[in-house]
Amino acid sequence: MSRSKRLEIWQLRARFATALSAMYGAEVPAYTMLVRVSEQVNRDYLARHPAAERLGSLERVTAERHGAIRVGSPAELAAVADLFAAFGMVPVGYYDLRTAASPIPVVSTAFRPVDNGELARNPFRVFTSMLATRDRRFFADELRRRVETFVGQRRLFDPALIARARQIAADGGCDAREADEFVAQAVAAFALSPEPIDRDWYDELSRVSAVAADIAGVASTHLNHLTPRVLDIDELYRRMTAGGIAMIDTIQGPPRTDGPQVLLRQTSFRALAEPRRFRLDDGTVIEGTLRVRFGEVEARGVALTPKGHRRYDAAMAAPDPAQVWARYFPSTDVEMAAQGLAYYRSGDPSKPVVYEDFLPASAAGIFRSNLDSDAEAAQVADDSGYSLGWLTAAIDRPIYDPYALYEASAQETAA
Ligand code: OOG
Ligand code: NI
Repeated sequence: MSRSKRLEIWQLRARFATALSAMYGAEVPAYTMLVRVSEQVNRDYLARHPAAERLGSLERVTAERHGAIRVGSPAELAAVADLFAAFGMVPVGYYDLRTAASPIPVVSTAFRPVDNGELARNPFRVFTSMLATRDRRFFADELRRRVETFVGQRRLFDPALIARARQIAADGGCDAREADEFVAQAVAAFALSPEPIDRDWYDELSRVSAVAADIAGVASTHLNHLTPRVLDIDELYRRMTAGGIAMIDTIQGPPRTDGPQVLLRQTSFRALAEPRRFRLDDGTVIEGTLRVRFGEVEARGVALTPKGHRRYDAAMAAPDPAQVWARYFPSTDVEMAAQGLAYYRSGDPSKPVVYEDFLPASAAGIFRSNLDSDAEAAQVADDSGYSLGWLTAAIDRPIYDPYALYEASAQETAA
């Protein structure tokens, strides 16, 4: 009798990413077009710039995605952490989007693999935001209580799924038959629910913030977007626009420059109206639409050191960052490495360490660009206490420091 094949954690992660992509493509057809155009852009770009593979092989970049999900409480975030650990994805970084120019009432982290071998095999990551119910500027006491009660009573994940995830993480994999079922169940937990939405509750939360309604106005969570990676985001933007898709006005993050690509550039198409069912207060169920989920695309460059990041912030503070960029950044990797602005494996400028994380300003911008209404923050003190330390304690798990990870990658002997 032959034993069923064993799958490693990274294989589970690759399957998870692929299956989520298939589901999201079925849910949001414009996503499929975005993926197709991204693949064409990558092939065309590499044909003209073979050296671009130093930022990731065509195979890695083609398979690469990040997802975004939103949850309502530390307990839900801890469950997400348990689930994602089975795919080798751990929380990295702390993002406080309440401090953005136009604040979003969430604090976030990103789940991703952390070591180079794992990233090279499959770098799937999920930006995960938690509703900031403790922040009185958004949630008055009474509303906070009702939101926390609602969230406390729902169940995002079957406890058996979480128990199985814990087991798989501890065992470092599972057999192929179990994997099929586990991945399918994990993916299903992020599908858009057909359950009718309580309209009064959803509307009440929408008046606080569209994000609050998306998170706590419904009984389940869902993938908000799933983002393919491109090597040339300006070209992608042109092709999507030429294909008749209305993109947001800008590409977020660093400007296009002739020098080394740094950090992360992102853009998206506007959320499309999706059919959803609503329950009215008299119990009738009606058909309606919501405009919440969108199509985002990203381009990744070299990771900046803290010194490089300070330069980045200074350049971005200018009215036109592209115009002043050269004052802050040299035009070659050799100079970037020599000035200690970016991470390179073993210090070798031909081996950039790719930026694997997110940018708070872009993240807030991405949220913002796709919300129809704005949060009205009340003029009261924020005594919520949210911080990296708070979130670490609340989910009872270490949250990795991105700079320490880049530092470790840079020290690793180049392959
Ligand atoms: C997350 C927005 C952040 C990114 O790429 O910066 C993000 C969300 O909309 O839930 O995904
Ligand atoms: Ni995103």
